[in-house]
Amino acid sequence: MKALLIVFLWVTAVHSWNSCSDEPFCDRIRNGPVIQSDFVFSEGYMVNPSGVLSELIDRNTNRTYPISISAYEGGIFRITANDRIVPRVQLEQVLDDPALASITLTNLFNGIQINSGDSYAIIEYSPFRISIYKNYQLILLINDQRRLVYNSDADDLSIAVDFTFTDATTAYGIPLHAERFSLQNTGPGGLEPYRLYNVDHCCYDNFIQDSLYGAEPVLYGHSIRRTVGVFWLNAAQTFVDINRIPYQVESLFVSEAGILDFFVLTGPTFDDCAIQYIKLTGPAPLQQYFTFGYHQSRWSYESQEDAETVLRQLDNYDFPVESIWFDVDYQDGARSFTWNLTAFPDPVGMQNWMASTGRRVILIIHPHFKVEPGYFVYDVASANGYFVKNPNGTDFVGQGWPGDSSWIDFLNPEARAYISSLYLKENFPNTTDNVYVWNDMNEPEVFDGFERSWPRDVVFYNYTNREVHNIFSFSQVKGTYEGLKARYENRKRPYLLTRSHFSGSQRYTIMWTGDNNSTWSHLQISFPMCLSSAIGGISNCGADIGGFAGNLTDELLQRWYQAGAWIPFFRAHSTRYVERREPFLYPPDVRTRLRNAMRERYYYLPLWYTLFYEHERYGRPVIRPMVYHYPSDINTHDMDNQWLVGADVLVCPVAEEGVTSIGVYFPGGSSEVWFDMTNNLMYYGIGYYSVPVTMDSIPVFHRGGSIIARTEVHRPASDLMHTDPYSIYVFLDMNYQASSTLYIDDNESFDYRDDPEAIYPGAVFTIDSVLVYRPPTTYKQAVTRDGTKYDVVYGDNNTYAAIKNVHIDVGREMTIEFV
Ligand SMILES: *[C@@H]1O[C@H](CO)[C@@H](O)[C@H](O)[C@H]1NC(C)=O
Ligand SMILES: *[C@@H]1O[C@H](CO)[C@@H](O)[C@H](O)[C@H]1NC(C)=O
Ligand SMILES: *[C@@H]1O[C@H](CO)[C@@H](O)[C@H](O)[C@H]1NC(C)=O
Ligand SMILES: *[C@@H]1O[C@H](CO)[C@@H](O)[C@H](O)[C@H]1NC(C)=O
Ligand SMILES: *[C@@H]1O[C@H](CO)[C@@H](O)[C@H](O)[C@H]1NC(C)=O
Ligand SMILES: *[C@@H]1O[C@H](CO)[C@@H](O)[C@H](O)[C@H]1NC(C)=O
Ligand SMILES: *[C@@H]1O[C@H](CO)[C@@H](O)[C@H](O)[C@H]1NC(C)=O
Ligand SMILES: *[C@@H]1O[C@H](CO)[C@@H](O)[C@H](O)[C@H]1NC(C)=O
Ligand SMILES: CC(=O)N[C@H]1CO[C@H](CO)[C@@H](O)[C@@H]1O
Ligand SMILES: CC(=O)N[C@H]1CO[C@H](CO)[C@@H](O)[C@@H]1O
Repeated sequence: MKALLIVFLWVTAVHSWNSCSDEPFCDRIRNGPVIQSDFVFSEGYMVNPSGVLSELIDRNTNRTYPISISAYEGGIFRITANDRIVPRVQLEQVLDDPALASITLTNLFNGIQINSGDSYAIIEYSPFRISIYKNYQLILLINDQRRLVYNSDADDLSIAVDFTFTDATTAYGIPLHAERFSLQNTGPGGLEPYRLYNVDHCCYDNFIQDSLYGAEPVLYGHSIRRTVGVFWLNAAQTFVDINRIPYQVESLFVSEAGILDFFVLTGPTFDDCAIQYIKLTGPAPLQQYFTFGYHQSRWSYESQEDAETVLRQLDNYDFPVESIWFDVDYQDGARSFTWNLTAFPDPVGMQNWMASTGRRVILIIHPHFKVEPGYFVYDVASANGYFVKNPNGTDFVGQGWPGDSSWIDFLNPEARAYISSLYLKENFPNTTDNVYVWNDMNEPEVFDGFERSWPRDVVFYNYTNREVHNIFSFSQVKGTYEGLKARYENRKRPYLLTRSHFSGSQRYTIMWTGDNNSTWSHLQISFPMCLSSAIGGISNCGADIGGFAGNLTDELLQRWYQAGAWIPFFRAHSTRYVERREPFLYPPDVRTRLRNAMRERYYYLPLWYTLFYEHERYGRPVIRPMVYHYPSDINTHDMDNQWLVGADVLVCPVAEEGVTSIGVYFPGGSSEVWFDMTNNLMYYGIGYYSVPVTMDSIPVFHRGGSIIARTEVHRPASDLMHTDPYSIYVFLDMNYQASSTLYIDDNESFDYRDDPEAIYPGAVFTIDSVLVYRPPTTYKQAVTRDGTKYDVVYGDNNTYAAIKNVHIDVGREMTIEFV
């Protein structure tokens, strides 16, 4: 069986992936002669408190489509046109129950104006066109080029619409692609459009429009003045063209099926747009504290002894780590929810031992269920009709991990609930309280299918793969999340990683960029991939540290750890076909640098935790492209080789071989100052500098005006850090001010949601040092609220003033005054 799998991998490497020209529906609409459509918006509309209902009439066919235009809170419009002839899938489950807003209506000569807050939509009756305005400025035209298509024949359900971002010079979003953050021009005669169709696309090339593992169909148009978004709520195969022409971006969305249903995010800032999108699709729930530490994985730790040795060695060599990940080989013949008890003679003992060291066990659960009477999942699922079907009604069978496999129809609520229940402790044999999950291979994929994918006509609950393909994994992870919540009786927050994803998946899971290659170019592309993912709603993204496929140099591995420490999901993973690369296997100097990169991550765990809490609360992405905070600086518009963690930390990874300096762009102008606390240097925000680098670290800067709380005691795992003190770094701005928020809770339960002021017994918050950067030269003492005095010392040519080796208990309110 394993030999066979290798063959399949090579097959994948040689065949090419479909583009628009290979898909007849897209080829016709996008590449065929442009036939201007002729739609009319019926004047016989009805008004309700948050929108307008009417009919869209296709004058070429005389078919009519019920259409609604509604407003949502926060500056969002939604346009939905349904089909009366063929029942079509609606994707309400993708949305996080966004709140409608109220509207008022104004009658115009050839149309109506729908007003909501500081935005309005003008609907022209004939020819049908929508213009969106924000603060009286035109920001988006819909169907301006009359490319609207609504096919309603049984063999062609495709739809399309053109959008013109009337004030935009760059376009971002529509992850996941191996592409720069700023999207390229596609369009007639040029590149193929970006494709959104979830597939297992190993070892992808860079700068391509091919689809990968996940799809978030949200596109942003940006100029120095504004950002505007379009969220295309459609789970069928979709192609998106980008055409940047002076001062505007034209875009064409073409989908193979589904209803016409999209949202306009009116901005006006990048920040507003990102928050509007999260209002629709929901924020990621705050993960447990440990999840932000370092994770060790490989395909595969094949035996209990192997896994235990890896953890022991990590401890022997003083590498902090949170968890060991178990790929498919822990299972008995790749049967999900079983163990190979020969290779893992005492799984419970192993989990308990790992728990005793403060570590978790993460188990893969893939959706390839072995076709085998007697395998309990197969018996229940086949007897109850839980598998997806062939058009003739038989269970769909294809090649997966266990050989002949069938796949659960996660869109069927009963089937999903059944799989959810298997995560309960009583149903998942040989597991303890110390288990979390990784849903892999869920594009969905089948080894012997074209593009390793199912035929389009595979039948789900009510719809076909053609219509709902991109929400298979969404439906699966929703079930897994619910299963894990029930497993932990709501006491602990679930932790779940997925390979495939869709808009809204962030409510249940984190993601990674799939099977990449161990090359410098894949290290480089991982930054824009995760930045795009972050503005596509999934901030908790990571790339396999070291890359999945290929052996690599020590230098590349070190650089990957150093950069990966500044990307949310920090996990080393690789295929079995490459040399082992656990960090303790390297020479002492390499080990030291890997350890230092990992420790840097642990210093900043309080920051990651705070930012993810704030993401849940306010909706902002956690890692942000430079353009997010410096939108009117055009130098930032195409920048993706450096990024911001939150608003205050600027990360400039070294992602090239053998360099001794790198170009860093400092934004913000001469009144902004950026601090390098490794070398005690300051840079003003006036553009590019060449910054020297060594192999020991990558440049990281703190924004003047911010405060960072770090945890600097070296421990084997984050669980062992909870009573450690914080070291506080204050980076004064030009006005000698700085402020920040630090968020602390019990690190694992949902209590934080019930009571924002919750007091956690056992919570410890002490400070062991305060360093003030760019200080006045006059400080003598620091005085706390209760009158305790500490001597202030100046360090490193007066770059900072500090109190060190103190022990200050911070209760509910505390002041420390430097005088
Ligand atoms: C649509 O309806 C109009 C008016 O009834 C008629 O003239 C026209 O032929 C119809 N077109 C089609 C394609 O059926
Ligand atoms: C279980 O593990 C043993 C020991 O590694 C291996 O020989 C065997 O093939 C595995 N069995 C299955 C069904 O995977
Ligand atoms: C149903 O369709 C599948 C897939 O095309 C085929 O393999 C199978 O033989 C068919 N079964 C029947 C009973 O027609
Ligand atoms: C694994 O789980 C099964 C089913 O609960 C149980 O019978 C068996 O004893 C367990 N084996 C080990 C090694 O824990
Ligand atoms: C979906 O299909 C199931 C099973 O065929 C049926 O019971 C159910 O009513 C359908 N639901 C909808 C919303 O059409
Ligand atoms: C990586 O190196 C190992 C050991 O030298 C070798 O067996 C393997 O084929 C290499 N893998 C790849 C993908 O180059
Ligand atoms: C949670 O972890 C943080 C950081 O390690 C710690 O400050 C806090 O006291 C912990 N809370 C509890 C209740 O243990
Ligand atoms: C302090 O400044 C002096 C004079 O500019 C310089 O020679 C020295 O290297 C500096 N020391 C440190 C630790 O930066
Ligand atoms: C970016 C990159 O390294 N791409 C490579 C990934 O692996 C495939 C298969 O070997 C190569 O063809 C790509 O060039
Ligand atoms: C599948 C795979 O390993 N592809 C390529 C990844 O990158 C290395 C190093 O450049 C190549 O040698 C591999 O062929």
